[in-house]
Amino acid sequence: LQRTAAERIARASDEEGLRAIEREYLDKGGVIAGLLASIPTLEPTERREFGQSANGLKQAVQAALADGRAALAAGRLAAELAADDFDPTLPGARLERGSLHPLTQVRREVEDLFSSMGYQVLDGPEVELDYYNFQALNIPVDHPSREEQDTFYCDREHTLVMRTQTSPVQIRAMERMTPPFRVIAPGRVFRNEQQDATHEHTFHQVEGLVVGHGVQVGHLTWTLKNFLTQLFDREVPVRLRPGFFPFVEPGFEFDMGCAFCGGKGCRVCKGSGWIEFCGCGMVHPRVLEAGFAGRDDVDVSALTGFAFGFGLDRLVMTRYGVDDIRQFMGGDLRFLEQF
Ligand code: FA5
Repeated sequence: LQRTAAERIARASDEEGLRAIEREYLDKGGVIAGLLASIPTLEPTERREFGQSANGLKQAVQAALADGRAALAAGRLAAELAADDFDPTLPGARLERGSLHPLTQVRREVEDLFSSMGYQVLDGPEVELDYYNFQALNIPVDHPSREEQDTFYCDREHTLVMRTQTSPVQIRAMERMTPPFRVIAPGRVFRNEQQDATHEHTFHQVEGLVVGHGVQVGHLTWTLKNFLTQLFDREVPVRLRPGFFPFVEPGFEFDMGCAFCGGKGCRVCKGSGWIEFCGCGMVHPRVLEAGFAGRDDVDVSALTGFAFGFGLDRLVMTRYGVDDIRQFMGGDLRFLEQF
């Protein structure tokens, strides 16, 4: 039986032929199954040897089929190689490669630059307690940024919000770290806002917080200027204007010289030569108190700090001259493939 099967397999000229032999020998109701089924009719002394040879036959047929298939494949390949129209010098099919989102690319650069200045990179929850997003940041209950048109609330009681800023990570950092420390916290934030070319409901901020002894405004401006100069790879002029944020005192708006016109005035900076870069200031004493509340190891009265928060999307727009923020989350590959 084994020899016949092997000879037939060797003669088979295609996969169809092999399949037919396979069915005949190996399928349910095939030759080998028949042999095995007949075992109970044999003398008990013969059964063992018979069973073993039937199984041996099965394995031999399976091995011969595998060899037959390998031989057919080798034959096909040889035929293809020998054919006139086969050109081994033709380039192969091109693999499409993905790329990192521009926001991801710049976020990583930002993380690297701040890491090189001794900052730790922190993360915080996107669904946040009202306490961290507002209360601990000295944002009173009647502050306009709490109103429903700005904040997405997650429950009726308004204890959970989609964070509207990365500033809550400031409090989370104070709760678990011991000054002096320097941290940044990049992440997604959400505001119930009308969308336009510069406003998204879901966008990205990078928070910065430094707490220690003798931290002053000069450290803040140097840090941001140094950061921007490295990011844009050229000297970036900066200026501070007074600004109000409940969690800093004094608070500032931080502007950078327009990267497109070099300060002469253009479409991007609307003729002013300056672009708003971020909100910042010296951490409000009430915020330090809330953040370090109950910490016997921290003397809050001896500490000062600065904080800043900038929009990553708008930074990427400035860097690459993107004129509509909605491109970032729009999912249009023709836009993304340019980066
Ligand atoms: C804040 O969110 C403060 N938490 C920043 C801060 C941190 C101040 C620490 C002081 C100390 P503001 O609402 O201005 O501030 O937002 C900060 C940045 O987020 C803006 O400069 C802007 O770049 C960006 N931003 C604000 N709203 C939007 C929006 N709808 N779409 C895109 N970017 C936005």
